[in-house]
Amino acid sequence: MSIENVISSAIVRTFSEKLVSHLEVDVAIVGGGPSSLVAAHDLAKAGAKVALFERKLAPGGGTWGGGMLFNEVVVQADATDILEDLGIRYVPIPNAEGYFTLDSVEMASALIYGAVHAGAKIFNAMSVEDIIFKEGKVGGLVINWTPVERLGMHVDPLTVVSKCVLDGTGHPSEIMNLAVNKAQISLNTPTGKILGEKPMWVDSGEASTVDNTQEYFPGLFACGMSANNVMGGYRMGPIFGGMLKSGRKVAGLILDNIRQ
Ligand code: 48H
Repeated sequence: MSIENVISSAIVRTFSEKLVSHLEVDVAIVGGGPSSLVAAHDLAKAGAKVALFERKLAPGGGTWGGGMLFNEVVVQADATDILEDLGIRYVPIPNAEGYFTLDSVEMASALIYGAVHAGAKIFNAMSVEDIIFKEGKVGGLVINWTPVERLGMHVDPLTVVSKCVLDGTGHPSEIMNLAVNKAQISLNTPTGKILGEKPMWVDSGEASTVDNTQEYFPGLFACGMSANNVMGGYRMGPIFGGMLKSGRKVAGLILDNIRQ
């Protein structure tokens, strides 16, 4: 066999095996931002079968760009245990006890590596365009290639069956919107609908991101900015402790759910 054929057939075969073996999983995660990467890491480390679908070529979401493209972010002391677990270094901010800066490129790459190394499978350049909704239950995801989505090609999608779905799509809460608008689900919020993100209030947004991380419909969870948008929390800017803690919290909730 020529080397050209060896390379191409090996890639097609191993990718196909990876995808086929993850068409049915415990947890299907939408979006590869910091909160869902921590969730993917913790879930896979605990033995759950996890597939994460990220629309962009590079997972990491809003981590890479730091604050206004200055590629540093801030994390608080109560989330440094997660940084330690993932081998991410951090530096104290002078005169601001309990706050640290870290290199956002190191953080994004370590979160991705941590999730994959723990056993989660990441499928990049794939967009989730719908959910499976069967007999009143959320049963998984409907996926397609991002280039298909971007070019507006009329190509039917494929599906991923899962016990739980995690919306980690950030500010737009795409999966929760699909659930409310297409499946006409009533979410576990005061109105049953998405309340919508409020303006910036750093400490409130950091706390509410973690508080709002929960199951919003049986089998349907939200973390990070998505959870905060669903429940009408304030935004917080380039401070990431809440995102990391949200990922860890939702992993615990999902593990409890799938073990029941
Ligand atoms: C596949 C999708 C789809 C889809 C979206 O926004 P993220 O970084 O996610 P979080 O919530 O973990 O982190 C939020 C943080 O980055 C942030 O924005 C902060 C702290 N903002 C504060 C402020 O004041 O603005 O990542 C979400 C990811 C992205 O990579 C998207 O491409 C991806 O989800 N995504 N992937 N299918 N339908 N929708």
